Amino acid sequence: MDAVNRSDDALRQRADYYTRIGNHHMTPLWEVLGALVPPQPRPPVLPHLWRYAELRDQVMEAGRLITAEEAERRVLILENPALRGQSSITQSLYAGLQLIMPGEVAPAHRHSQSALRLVLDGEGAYTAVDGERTTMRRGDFIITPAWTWHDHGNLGDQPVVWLDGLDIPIVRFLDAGFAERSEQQSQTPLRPEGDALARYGANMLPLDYEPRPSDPTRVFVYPFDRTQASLRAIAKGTPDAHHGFKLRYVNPATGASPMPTIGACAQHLPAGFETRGVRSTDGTVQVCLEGGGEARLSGPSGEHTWRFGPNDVFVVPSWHTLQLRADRDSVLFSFSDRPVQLALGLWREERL
Ligand code: 1HN
Repeated sequence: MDAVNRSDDALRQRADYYTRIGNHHMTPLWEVLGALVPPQPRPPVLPHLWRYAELRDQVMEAGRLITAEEAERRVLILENPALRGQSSITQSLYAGLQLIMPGEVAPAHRHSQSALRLVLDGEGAYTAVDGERTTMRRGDFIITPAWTWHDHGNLGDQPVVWLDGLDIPIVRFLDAGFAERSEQQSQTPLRPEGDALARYGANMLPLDYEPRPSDPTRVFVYPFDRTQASLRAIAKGTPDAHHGFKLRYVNPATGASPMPTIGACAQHLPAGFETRGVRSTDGTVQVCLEGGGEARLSGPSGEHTWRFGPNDVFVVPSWHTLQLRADRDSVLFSFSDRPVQLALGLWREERL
């Protein structure tokens, strides 16, 4: 253990031993045990904020350099500064800004990875999930569960930008990824727009529909106007000291997370409200949809304070304490791997 108490000879013997066992692809646990089983999470992930106003021009520039069809998906990946080259915003999640120009189509495909979209900028685009289209409006939370066909198109006259969140690092870790391109560029609509929300998302369910607990929701769009209406209604009550007014998105048929690997929440903080500090084991991506304020993070990587405003994206690594202060009435969207951690009995939260 303690090098100073060891003779040079003993240390040399050990080093020699490590080399010899290394030739057999073995390594001593006692040299790495502390790092393997830390007393509390020590994520390599760094806190970081992406300011949309500073990124928008560069996102638009991609629209002049490559077509959506050529790119398949025209996305700028938001890479955690500590995970460059890994296409990851946290150890378990991927995030990116996707741009679709007027008249463009992003061709239909499906894959084992689950995806969410949060619409940020512009209007006139749609996304289609397993044969149903939905018009994308700012703040809408849209999902494409694993292995569902999906394509996007822009029928309007403005560029449209949304945030993509996927479980790519989870599926990569498990080596469980499959993908397939459709023969159709755009899916032929099989049902009218709004069908899934009417059948599965209006406090009713089809007569013969009995979902299994792990099934993803058939509701694939959570319109922002409904979210806002709920947040406004509950804001007439008393805010939680740590979370303000915060709701999690669910599969309305089961109460489970909309998708098994990614959970998402919407949060309202009234003007002037300051949350008490909270830390949890799920590294989280936060997006400001309305208002703005200040985020204070503290954790193993030190202290970070940012001002944030509409469409800014920031990442709160695992076990970093987050405190938010709203300068104006604010709405934040967030997503994380919480359902995975809950299913595995790993999730912890501490309210300070
Ligand atoms: C994907 O299918 C989309 O459908 C976006 O818009 C980003 C990143 C990696 C793999 C698949 C989309 C993606 C993706």
